[in-house]
Amino acid sequence: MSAIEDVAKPFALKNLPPPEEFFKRKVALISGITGQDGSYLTELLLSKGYEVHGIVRRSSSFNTGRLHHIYQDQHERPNKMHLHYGDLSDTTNLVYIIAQVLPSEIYNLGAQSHVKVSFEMSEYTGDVDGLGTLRLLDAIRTCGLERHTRFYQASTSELYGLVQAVPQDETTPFYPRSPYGVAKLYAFWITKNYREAYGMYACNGILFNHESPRRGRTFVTRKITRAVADISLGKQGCLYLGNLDAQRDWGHAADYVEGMWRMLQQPAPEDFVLATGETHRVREFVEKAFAVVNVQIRWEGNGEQEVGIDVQSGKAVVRVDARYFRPAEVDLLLGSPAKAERLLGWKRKVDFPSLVKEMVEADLLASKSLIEDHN
Ligand code: NDP
Ligand code: GDR
Repeated sequence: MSAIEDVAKPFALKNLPPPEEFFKRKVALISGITGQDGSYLTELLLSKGYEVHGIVRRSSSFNTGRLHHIYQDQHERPNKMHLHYGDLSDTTNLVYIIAQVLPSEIYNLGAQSHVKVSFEMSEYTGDVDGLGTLRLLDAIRTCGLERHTRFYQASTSELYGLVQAVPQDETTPFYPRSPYGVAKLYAFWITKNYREAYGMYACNGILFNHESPRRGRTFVTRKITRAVADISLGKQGCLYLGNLDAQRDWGHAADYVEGMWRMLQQPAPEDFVLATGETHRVREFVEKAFAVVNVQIRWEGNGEQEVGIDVQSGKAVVRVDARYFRPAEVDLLLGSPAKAERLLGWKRKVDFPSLVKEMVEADLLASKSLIEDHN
């Protein structure tokens, strides 16, 4: 009796060109294309001549808003973006898309990406963010593309969690502090494991927080800049926030997608940190954002009673609301981008004050045009 094989043999797609030729085709597949990073990465790859395929979740409401400008262009000047319905929880669908698209590069950006929500939807977050990564990697193997398709995994500074050392770099131990962080830890290791086990070109980008005017509205930076715009236009009275003392290393998403692409262009796969090397407290983001609309903030009280007062009007424009605190917090993130700077030639271009200003100005414009629409 023959021994049972311990690793299932994938079926190989026929007549594939050798890996070097296959890579030159420049066909990218992005999970999470409708998200903040997905939209910037799509623009970048199209500008480099890629054919870009994206996985979009079926939703009863419109979820392709961040890609709208690319669609519109498509009517005037057809481009090379193609969307496919799919989900990281659906293995058959992933295999089907990969077999159809034959991507030379896959960027796994799809995730339930909100840390606070992951405490409420822990199993779902584990399934999509953790096992979803495994499903994609296995789908590549199932199609026999493990020597052909390069794979980028959206790993995160949330892996560092409870502070072990700063600045955090590729050698700093992980200690995740949320179901999101734990799910991403699985994804980090399975990516590394498939690289070592099957010789796949698979990289982890350990990215620190990156923001933009396209940032989801429930993440703290965008929540602040939208509120600053609305408060300054008299549309909102007060901004309610959680932990004002958390420290984050905030960069611009457009800079970070450039780093993702660079990671997949190297001779050999490696993991890289992308960060700015600076950290700022949430309260500092608040102060800088209000300063863009010429409002100076004075803080009064402390803990859950803390209030941010508009110095000129004397009104409370920021209040702490305990419901935004997390069961376990990541207090301090500060990354070292030294390896990426040295080996990828990557450097962030947008600094902290410019990031805050760009986000507030974009929200002011959006909020004003909404007023005009309603008038
Ligand atoms: P977003 O939340 O803006 O986008 C997440 C994307 O994932 C959306 O396109 C979303 O679709 C999609 N998605 C969610 N669930 C599923 C699913 N079950 N199947 C397929 N797709 C799904 O995140 P960002 O663009 O900010 O981040 C991109 C990736 O990078 C994420 O994996 C995130 O965890 C990670 N990351 C982000 C950092 C940051 O600071 N932005 C830092 C480090 C890592 P839909 O639009 O339908 O919701
Ligand atoms: P984070 O981003 O958890 O770092 O994850 P988020 O903007 O949600 O929180 C940053 C810090 O701000 C504190 N905070 C608040 N956060 C939110 N969302 N809402 C509030 O009202 C609020 N008040 C204070 C938080 O406690 C936290 O300390 C992001 C996501 O993009 C992840 O997907 C990614 O992996 C990491 O960044 C790196």
